[in-house]
Amino acid sequence: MAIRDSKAGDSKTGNITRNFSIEELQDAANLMRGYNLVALCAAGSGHAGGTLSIMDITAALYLRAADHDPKNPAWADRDRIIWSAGHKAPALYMGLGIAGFCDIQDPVTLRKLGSPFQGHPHWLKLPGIEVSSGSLGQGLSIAVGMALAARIDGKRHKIFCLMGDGEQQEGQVWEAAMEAGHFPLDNIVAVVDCNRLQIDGWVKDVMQVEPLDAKYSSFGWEVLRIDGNDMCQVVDAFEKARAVKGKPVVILADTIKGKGVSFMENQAGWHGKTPNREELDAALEELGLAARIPVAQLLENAQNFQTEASRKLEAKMPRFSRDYWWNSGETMKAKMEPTRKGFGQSLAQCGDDERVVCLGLDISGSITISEFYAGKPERAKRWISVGIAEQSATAAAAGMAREGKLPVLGSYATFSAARNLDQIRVSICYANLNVLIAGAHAGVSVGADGATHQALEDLFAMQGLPNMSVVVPCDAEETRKATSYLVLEHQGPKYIRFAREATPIVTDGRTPFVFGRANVIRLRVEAAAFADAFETKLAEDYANESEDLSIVAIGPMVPEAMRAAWILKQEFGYETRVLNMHTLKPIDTEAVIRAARETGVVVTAEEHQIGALAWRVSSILTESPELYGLPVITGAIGVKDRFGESGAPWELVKELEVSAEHIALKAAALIALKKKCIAEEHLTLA
Ligand SMILES: Cc1ncc(C[n+]2csc(CCOP(=O)(O)OP(=O)(O)O)c2C)c(N)n1
Repeated sequence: MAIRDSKAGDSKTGNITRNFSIEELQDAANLMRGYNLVALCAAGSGHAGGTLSIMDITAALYLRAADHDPKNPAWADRDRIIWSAGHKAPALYMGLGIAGFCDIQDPVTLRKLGSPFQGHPHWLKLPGIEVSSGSLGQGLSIAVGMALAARIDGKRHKIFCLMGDGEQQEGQVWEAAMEAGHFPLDNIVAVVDCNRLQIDGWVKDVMQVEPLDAKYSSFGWEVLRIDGNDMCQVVDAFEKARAVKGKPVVILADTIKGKGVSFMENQAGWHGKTPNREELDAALEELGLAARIPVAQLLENAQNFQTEASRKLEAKMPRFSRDYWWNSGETMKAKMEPTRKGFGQSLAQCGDDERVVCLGLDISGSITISEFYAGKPERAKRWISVGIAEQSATAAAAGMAREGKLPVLGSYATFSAARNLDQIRVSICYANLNVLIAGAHAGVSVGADGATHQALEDLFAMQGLPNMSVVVPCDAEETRKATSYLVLEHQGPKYIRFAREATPIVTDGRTPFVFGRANVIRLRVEAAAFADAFETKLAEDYANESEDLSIVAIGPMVPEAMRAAWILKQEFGYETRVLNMHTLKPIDTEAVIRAARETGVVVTAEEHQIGALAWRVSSILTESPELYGLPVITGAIGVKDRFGESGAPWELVKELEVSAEHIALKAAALIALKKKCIAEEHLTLA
């Protein structure tokens, strides 16, 4: 077999610094698997299965197939490597480490706040990363763009693009495949990691993508099908691909998900799972690396990085006379549960209605839509697995709704309420059809996954669409009630947004939930249980108590607003009216007007870019005749026009300045202003 010399070398002289033999590449891949698992163990979240399946390809690509120079990452003539399957980021980091773009030990800070090793790759964080990815199915289109740019500039470098086989379900992949075949772009080499598994199970069961050979061939591609865990075949395929002229090349690499670690191999459950310390030790033993990798030292490095990140974060937090953080004291203990649980509980119940159909987008267990069919085989025909195809699923849901069904679809909010925006707009909203879209794992709650997965903008689009109703429940119980109401009773397009992380339970079966009507929540007395310290009433049933301010909050910011009310009472003696505005659209205008008139200070709190709630409330304040001539002091808490980043969800609440402490600090300043205005007779309250 003819094997080309490695070009990992010096971009100035063209000298090759090392030629890697097959044995050396095999050894490198093995070592990379080990360091990969240490990083995943230290992170506590991430993707073991798909990083292990692609590691032989990664080693061959970074050490042998691609022309690049780690000392000169921006070398204009380097080959480009696009990690379209962004969740396999740790494998990419291993490739960069083994090639010398960074130290292979550095990715042990994976997914930690402030680390360049984000949950999904971000090219602005680390030299050597070519593009930012994480939303599946976009990489091949970027490759087309880079390949066309190279052609325009007369450049001869290659564009490598790594994808998963489940990822092939995204329609955009086939738009790009058509374009690459049409132009034809023989500078593209795509690799599909065909490990036959995705999140919900076997690719063939979720949504069959094979025969990929025939599909790519028919789009004008040269197809090479290999065993992607056989280093000789991998190296040979990259050689052959480089020689192909006149058409793009795809390497369909049959691999084993979890390759190298017996208890991870071919297990769907290891897709998005990381090894604990015992599992890590067992895995390293199996890989023959127990003595070669300094595990304890690496884990200590990760811990030290975390300690420093936490120290910096705490230094930025507003300070009060005591610590009011969740469950930090002896009183006000909160019970925590993820809001997504309520979604599944509701679907388990309301799925009895034969009109209800649920569409699966390959993330069914964690968003709890799987509760619809769990243990209920009679509902099987009403569970439609569409795979990773948010756009088509959205329009399919419209088709079902047009036929009288009550469709529910959900994914990460970034994918179920952004990727498919035009389908929602035209096929669902313009047609005014009865579809419930679930924006799961919204806000900062996906934490370590990083910015690509944190929906912080979804509410702008959803509430901006005519006919769309938008509900953002505050806890798991309210999510259950809201889901049942929206699925069975509410007519028209509807969006429900909920979170992944456990957040405080602040409502119960008796708490009112009326669509479109806010609840008023008042702190009565510090109690053993956080929820018991508050009284909740439907806003229209609430009698004015002339509080010092109002906080209008949505979703997980409702418990934060309640905690802010506690801080404000304890620290300053202030009384707070918290408005739980669970229905963002149609918003309870009356409750906002009353809050403004009766308290004079209105602070909005949203775990979203500032504006989805704040600007809606502002428009009520400026447009309501009842408030003409009445100065109202306002403030907004939310994300300040920036992307999130990897970190633990509660760290991000602090980093993005959406904690109760931030609300309380702002509120106290506004109340001081109000008092000054009253003293100077600029402000009179109703
Ligand atoms: C557009 C989009 N939808 C959903 C997801 C969530 N997601 C991350 S990985 C994954 C499964 C990917 O399967 P596959 O491409 O086969 O990768 P592998 O099994 O090799 O990890 C999904 C659905 C995403 N990242 N992007």
